[in-house]
Amino acid sequence: MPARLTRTGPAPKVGIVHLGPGAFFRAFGAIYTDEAMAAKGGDWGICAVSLKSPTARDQLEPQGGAYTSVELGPEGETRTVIGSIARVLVAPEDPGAVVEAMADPAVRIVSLTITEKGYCHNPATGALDPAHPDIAHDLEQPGQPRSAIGFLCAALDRRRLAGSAPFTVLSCDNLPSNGALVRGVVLDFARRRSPDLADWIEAEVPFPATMVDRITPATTPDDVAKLAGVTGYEDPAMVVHEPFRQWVIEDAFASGRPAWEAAGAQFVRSVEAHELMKLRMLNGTHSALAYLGYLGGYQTISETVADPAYAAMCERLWTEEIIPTVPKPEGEDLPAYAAALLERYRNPAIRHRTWQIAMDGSQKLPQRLLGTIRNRLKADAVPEGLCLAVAGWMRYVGGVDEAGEPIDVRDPLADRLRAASDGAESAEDKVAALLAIRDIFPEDLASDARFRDTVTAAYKGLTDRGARAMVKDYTA
Ligand code: CS2
Repeated sequence: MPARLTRTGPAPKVGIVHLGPGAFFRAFGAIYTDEAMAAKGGDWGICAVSLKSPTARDQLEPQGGAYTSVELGPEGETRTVIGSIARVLVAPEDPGAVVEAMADPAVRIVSLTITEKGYCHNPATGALDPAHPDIAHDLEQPGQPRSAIGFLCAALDRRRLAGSAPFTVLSCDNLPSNGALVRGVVLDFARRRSPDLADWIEAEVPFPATMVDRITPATTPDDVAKLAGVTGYEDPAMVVHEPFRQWVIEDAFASGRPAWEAAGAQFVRSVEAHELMKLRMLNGTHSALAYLGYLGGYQTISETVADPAYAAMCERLWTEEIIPTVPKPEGEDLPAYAAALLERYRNPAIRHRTWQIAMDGSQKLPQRLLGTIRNRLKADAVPEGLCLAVAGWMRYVGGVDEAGEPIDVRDPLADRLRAASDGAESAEDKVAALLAIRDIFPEDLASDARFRDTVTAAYKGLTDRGARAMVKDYTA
């Protein structure tokens, strides 16, 4: 049995609490912070908090929080041991300890990578869903939170009552205006608990927006075994990721921040243009490839774009349907950004599963596909490729693939989606039933005949002829 990776040197003093220490955070924010401390110092050690499972804690604690980042480029790999995580808490085991950690005045930033569904919001409107089971629980028992929103409010209230300065709340999730979104759901929750708390948060707490980007597939047992074979040590907390990374951040912090610019982060007045570019050009085509690639029998993104028709689909989507809706961010060249995306997707070393990206589509479609579609319709253009991607999602959530095999659909609304699809016979009725879900499709879009008819025709094509044929037609 190979020895376990161990931390060399003392853990850094905690200055950040991070909610959601999954693979993306370990491949992204924790690395930027590690590099920032190496370059410019500062007590920015991370107390990572798992809101659901003990897995990350069980992987990291025996290693003193240290783990290996494995950067996989087409030319080879680069391994680095990351030491910015000082401790890991598991919220369900001791919620009070998490509130305690967040209320510590030494903690000046609480950051989040909790995925879209972690915000307990309505994906179509961004508003808090007070009926969400975790939100309902946390409003009943504010001292024993389950949700990220509940923890943020409990800790901010502790600081308010103690006369401590607030921390900065930094969302690092793929959501449009993620700073404003998390501020909105936190204020809504706080106001339901205590108007004084809500007023204080509104006046004192910064919620800067960020755009985050690094392709990071889930770590597999093979990855861990390969690393052990090369290094001689066991590191179940390791992560594999692409070389590319980009972090664009609004520079609005209550009590300082790590020197992330020393690690290449960009600080801007507004992140909006970068967010739109990334969410629509990267995440939008990622979701199109995930559903249409999975249905076409492709396991990973690199396998999917190795099919020339799928690569051509991405190029046509960018050129004709997405870039026309994206204002050019300062310093960016959108056609060049698109070409670079395709090369990133082609990286054969990154086995990013279509099934993984297909997860939680109900929480992803609005900002990745539907916003773009609405813009194109408003410009009197019908985006056939994006409508094909939406039809691909509809076919996928039906839960049966083109070979008649079951699809393991992971989505907070999975049961509702399956019921909507199963409850209807014809393509028209299945599409109408899914378009009727207001948590995803706003009324004005669902009732637009151009959108509905184009999605319905695409859905019929997918069921009658299959995804590969439909993608080929789109690029012919
Ligand atoms: C992916 C993203 O899983 C997904 O939904 O589209 O995680 C994507 O890999 C990242 O946003 C890339 O920065």
